[in-house]
Amino acid sequence: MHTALILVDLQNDFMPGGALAVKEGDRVIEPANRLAQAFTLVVATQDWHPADHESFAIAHAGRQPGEVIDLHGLPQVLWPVHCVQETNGAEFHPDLDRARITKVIRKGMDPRTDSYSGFFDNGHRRATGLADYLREKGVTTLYVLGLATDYCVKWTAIDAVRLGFTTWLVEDACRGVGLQADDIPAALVDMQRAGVARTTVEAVLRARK
Ligand code: VGL
Ligand code: ZN
Repeated sequence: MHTALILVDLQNDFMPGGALAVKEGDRVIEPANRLAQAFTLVVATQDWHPADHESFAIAHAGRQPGEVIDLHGLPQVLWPVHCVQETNGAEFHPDLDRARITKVIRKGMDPRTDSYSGFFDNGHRRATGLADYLREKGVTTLYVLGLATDYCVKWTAIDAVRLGFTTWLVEDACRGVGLQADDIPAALVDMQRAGVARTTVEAVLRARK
């Protein structure tokens, strides 16, 4: 059984003070680093948008962040400008142990389509290369953590199950956006229904000693 750790979007713009701040987002960095020590394959996804990305509210006259529009046939939550390519906001948190990362998967580069999942864009039209990378390495089991529980973590974990990976959510090493009060618990239910198993940082570390 080959396993990999997937670190979802541990980038400055999702940290407190960032453009799309996730509450307590920085609290997952230390557990991510501890877990990364226990895996030989560590993949980090990176939200990597062009400045004119159409998920940004400013690309739509009169629209505000948090509103939902139809974007080329898909429902799209509009976001503040975040994770623009080559900006500090798109960089990984400075305390993240970059040396442990074996592969970086960038997503969200097509200005017309958002990409919450680390595997596909939201229209499931284009693959990012993550599944090919994992299969090439013989990986069958994934541990997923990061930001945000109700968007990129959720869709990465659900796509992983659909692709046939045994998928564990490291629940206490995730934080969510929570635009609506129950978005985070609802995301956990959605993942569970899709077949994502749940675990904790300590349980994973204990099992992999
Ligand atoms: C994310 C909203 C927009 C995420 C990325 O990483 O969960 N959320 N872009
Ligand atoms: Zn984004």
